[in-house]
Parts: sequence; structure tokens; C-alpha cells
Amino acid sequence: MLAVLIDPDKVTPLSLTYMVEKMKLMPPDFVFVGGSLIHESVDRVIQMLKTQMNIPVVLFPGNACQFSPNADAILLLSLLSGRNPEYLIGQHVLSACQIKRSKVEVLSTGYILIDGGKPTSVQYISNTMPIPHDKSEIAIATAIAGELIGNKLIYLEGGSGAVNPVSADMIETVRANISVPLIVGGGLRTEGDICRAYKAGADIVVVGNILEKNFELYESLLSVRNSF
Ligand code: 1GP
Repeated sequence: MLAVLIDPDKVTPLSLTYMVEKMKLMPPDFVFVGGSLIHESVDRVIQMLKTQMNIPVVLFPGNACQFSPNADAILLLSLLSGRNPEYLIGQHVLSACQIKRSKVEVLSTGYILIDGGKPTSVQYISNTMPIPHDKSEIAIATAIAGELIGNKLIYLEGGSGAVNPVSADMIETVRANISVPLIVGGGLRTEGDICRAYKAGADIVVVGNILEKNFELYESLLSVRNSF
């Protein structure tokens, strides 16, 4: 499956309308909405998407403030690669009552940041260290721990705009060691990158940065999903 990531700060009303028109013709499986640092209203973008399209809109929040009761679901992320309690439980406590009151489906997600070759916003904002790019064994153990403590999804994240996406070897070995669905994102720019991620076992591939720069690429990137 393919998820298009929309960071509300990186779109204008005009660019969002353009993206929506394209996605209506060739729908992705999900639209994720969120970012590490957001000034714009997440809810405004979600309402626009929900009124225009019939595609599941999933919150991918950088913190507790990024909630909208109008989303279909939320990736409730625990940053398992880090050791910062704020992103393991603190932000969850802040948003728990609001989430429970809503009808938004909660998807408990073990979020694992992998070194993507340059410091990323997630790393800086969360004040955590990513797992080294070549340390698949640490990623495997972290993903297994995530599943054991009850996460329903595991997300291997290279960080938005990563120079090096998560390696095929890491995706493959993590996939072989967990039974919950595996999401992979961060620095996937080309059809080849996406194809490698699917072949290695990613269930959902997330693409954001490159489409923010050029949404014309959407059709060709989506075609990779259709070939699997
Ligand atoms: C980032 O995994 C997502 O959180 C997507 O990464 O923006 O690099 O596509 P890109």
C-alpha cells in the first residue's frame, strides 16, 4: 500500500487542491497528515481532504497538539528507538482524553527512527538518537519489543528527506521477525526506492518530501504499488 504524507505547513490551498484533484483520479491507500513542527491547522487540512475525497485520512502527529476529531485514524506513535519518556508516554497522556472522546480509530504504532545520513527534524525535536543505519539487529530487537508490548504496527522511519532510506536488508530482517504490518518511510524518492522497499517486505510505503517538491511524480510512484 502507499500513503501520501501531507505536512500542513508545506502546502498552500492551491497546491493542496492540485494534489487532491490528482489523488481523486488515482487514489493512494491512505493520506497521512502531520509533521515534526506545525504552525498551520491540522484540522483545516483534514476537513478539506475529507470533504473532497473518499480516502482514509490518518493523523501522523509530531506531538499531542496535532489532533483532529475529523480524521479517520491516528498513528499513536511511541518513539521506541529513543529514550525520551516524552515521546514514549508523555505526549500520549496529554492527548489521551481527547482521543478517547472522539471516534478516531487508534493505531498503536512502534515508531523506530533509523539514521538516514543526516540529522532529521524528528531526531532534533524529539531529542533522541536514531538507530545506526547498518545495525539491523538493534532494529529487529526494537521492533520485536514493540510488538510484544502491544503495538499493532511498526514504522521504520529514515526521517523526512533522509539521504539514505532504510536499507532493504533492515526492512527484510525486521519483516521476518514481526507479524504486525510494517510501514517504511523517509527519503524514498524514486520508483526504484519504493520498489526495493516493497520487495524487502514493506506493507505500507510513505512518501512525502519528494511529492511536496513535485507532485507530478505522483502517478509514476503510485504505479510501483500497482505493479505489486
Ligand atoms: C517522514 O516517513 C515520512 O516522516 C516520509 O518521508 O518526507 O522523506 O518522504 P519523506
